[in-house]
Amino acid sequence: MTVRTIPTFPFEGQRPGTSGLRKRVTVFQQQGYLENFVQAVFDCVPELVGGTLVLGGDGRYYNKEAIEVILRMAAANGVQRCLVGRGGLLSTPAASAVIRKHKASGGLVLSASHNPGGPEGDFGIKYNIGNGGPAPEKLTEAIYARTQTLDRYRTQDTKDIPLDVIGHYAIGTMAVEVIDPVADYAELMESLFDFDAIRALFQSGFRMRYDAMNAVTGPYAREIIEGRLGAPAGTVINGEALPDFGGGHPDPNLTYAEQLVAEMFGANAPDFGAASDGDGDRNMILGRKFFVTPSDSLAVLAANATLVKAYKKGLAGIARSMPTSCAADKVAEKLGIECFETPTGWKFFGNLLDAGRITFCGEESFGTGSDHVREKDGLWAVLCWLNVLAVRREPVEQLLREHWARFGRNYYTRHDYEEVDAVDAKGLMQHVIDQLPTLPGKTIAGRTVKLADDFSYTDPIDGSVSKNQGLRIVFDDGARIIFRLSGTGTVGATLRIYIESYEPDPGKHDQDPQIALADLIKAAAQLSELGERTGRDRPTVIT
Ligand code: VG1
Ligand code: CO
Repeated sequence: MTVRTIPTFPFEGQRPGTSGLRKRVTVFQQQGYLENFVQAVFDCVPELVGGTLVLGGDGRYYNKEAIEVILRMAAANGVQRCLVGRGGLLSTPAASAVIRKHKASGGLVLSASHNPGGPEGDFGIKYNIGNGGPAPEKLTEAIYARTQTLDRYRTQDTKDIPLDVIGHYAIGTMAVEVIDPVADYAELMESLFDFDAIRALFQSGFRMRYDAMNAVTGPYAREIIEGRLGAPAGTVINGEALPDFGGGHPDPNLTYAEQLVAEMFGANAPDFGAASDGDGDRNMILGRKFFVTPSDSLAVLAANATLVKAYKKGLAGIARSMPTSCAADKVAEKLGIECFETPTGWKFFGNLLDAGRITFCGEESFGTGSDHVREKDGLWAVLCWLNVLAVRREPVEQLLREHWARFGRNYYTRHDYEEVDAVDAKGLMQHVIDQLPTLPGKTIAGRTVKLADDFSYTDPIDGSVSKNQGLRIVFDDGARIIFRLSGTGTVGATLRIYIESYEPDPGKHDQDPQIALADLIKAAAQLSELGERTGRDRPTVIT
């Protein structure tokens, strides 16, 4: 088997976004497209030579083909050992766990997360570093720069590895181990949560529904929830990981997790509902006829952390992404621990977690996690909730109401405008940027603007600066309006508008967020000339 050097030419636009490089499958299928990006990773990460690489993905269309390509390239680039999930599967948090447990130099995770799959859908690839977390911006920028000058990649001729059979194989001098994608992860979960208490909860008649959305968490949820925790068969629905996610949109929100939402809001609803996204890093939490906003979920878990086995001693600190509601800040304040505000994307939590400054972190986009891995972790959040419920034995809604009574309620919503013309979206953002200096002191929606800026973050650990991370307008009563363009979309631009207000009075905790926030929603539209500039009169998705 000889290593071959194949001439290639740079492709435009291989800059990783919020979470890796995401494009249409057809873009990735172009000769050299995947290869170039992977070669750029090998060129930028010398520790992979002679090191261990973890490889797996969410099982979407093109996953296995891509894995075979990457295996050949890894061998040709001098990787010593490659751990691959059986069937090419590894959820994003499981990949992170495997990297950490086996002290790998890094991992390549193949996923476009919640974006639809199939031949016409999306594909993606992301490099994770030795701590198990997404590569920091400095590295993703170096990888991107390398893709722009690349003129060859290395590969090796060999037959395909049988990815469906656990075992030891070799490509040239590289050892390939096809591993059980669930085992290491399930073991980690068992070390964090009180499985006996959760088993007892299920035995007491507690009913749950977990929607794996025909994506990667199916096998994980079946093994952990129905297997190790003894929940009745049928607790996990849509548990088959399919390459096109059964034609669905594997995004666990009120719009796309229709089947689960219908059951949880229907007659005789279960006590607890949850769902995960394509690659298993997101989670949605539902009670009976009750939706838990992700920002609240982070705050509730933080407030109840000492009830959970692994976090009994309390939290070092909490971090949330800038657009995430300030509910977690209220908890941190009461607990007397640090709270950090980072840009959107899990990569910004890595340094804080590594330095031991935070234990929990989360994003409004259905992402919650802890220092057990360096990715957000959907099933972790679900199990953490189960552990809390197993101790408190209260309905989810009651738990939330008590939480709000104690900390106040952060009314919150996100309005997404998908597939907006990219030029229009840029123009809208610029229009808001132009107004920022004039806003402080002004009255909008009956509130006074305290701060208006383009969010910039200085990492407290390594001092690196990340600019242009979203436009925020903060009011003196804690309300906020935030404008951001998505960094994960593949068609046009997705505009996200995040709206929040704070209500300390428990007598006023009963409103529909869309009504409680109506004046701010209207103000955001006026300020940005939303209708005029995008031609839209309503959002594509409301969360
Ligand atoms: C979105 C979310 C962000 C999340 C990212 C990756 O990014 O807003 O909070 O970290 O997706 O999640 P953006 O740039 O589109 O707003 V996942 O589950 O797609 O890996
Ligand atoms: Co995801």
